[in-house]
Amino acid sequence: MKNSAFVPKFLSLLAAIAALTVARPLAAADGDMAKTDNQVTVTGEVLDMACYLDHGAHGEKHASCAQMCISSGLPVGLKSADGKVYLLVGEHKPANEKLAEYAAKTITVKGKLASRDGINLLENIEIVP
Ligand SMILES: [Cu+2]
Repeated sequence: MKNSAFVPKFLSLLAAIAALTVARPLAAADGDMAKTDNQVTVTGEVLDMACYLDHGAHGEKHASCAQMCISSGLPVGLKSADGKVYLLVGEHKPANEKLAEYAAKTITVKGKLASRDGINLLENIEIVP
C-alpha cells in the first residue's frame, strides 16, 4: 500500500527518460537530413518534355515550339551534358513561367534532387545566373 502512489510516479519518470532517450537520436537524424538535403547544381539544355520524349525534339531548331509548349504548362526538363534528364519544378508549383524564356538554351539550375523509378526530379529550383 505504501508504494502504490510511488509506482505510478516512478513509471512516469521512466517514461519521461525513455522519451528523452528516443527523442534525441531522432532529432539528430533530422538535423543530418537538413544538412544533406540533396541540393545539387546541374547545367543543361532546357527541354520541352512532351516534344523531347515524343520525337526527340530539342535544340535551336525547336526553340520556338519548346517555348510555346513550356509556356502552355507542359512538363519542363533539363538535359545535362552526360545525357541525364531531370524534370524541373518549383516549390510545390510549376516553374514553367520562369523557364519558358530559356527553352532550348543551356542554363544552370540549383535544386533538390529526387529520383524514383528511373525518373529524376529537381525541385524548388533556382536558376543560377
Ligand atoms: Cu514543343
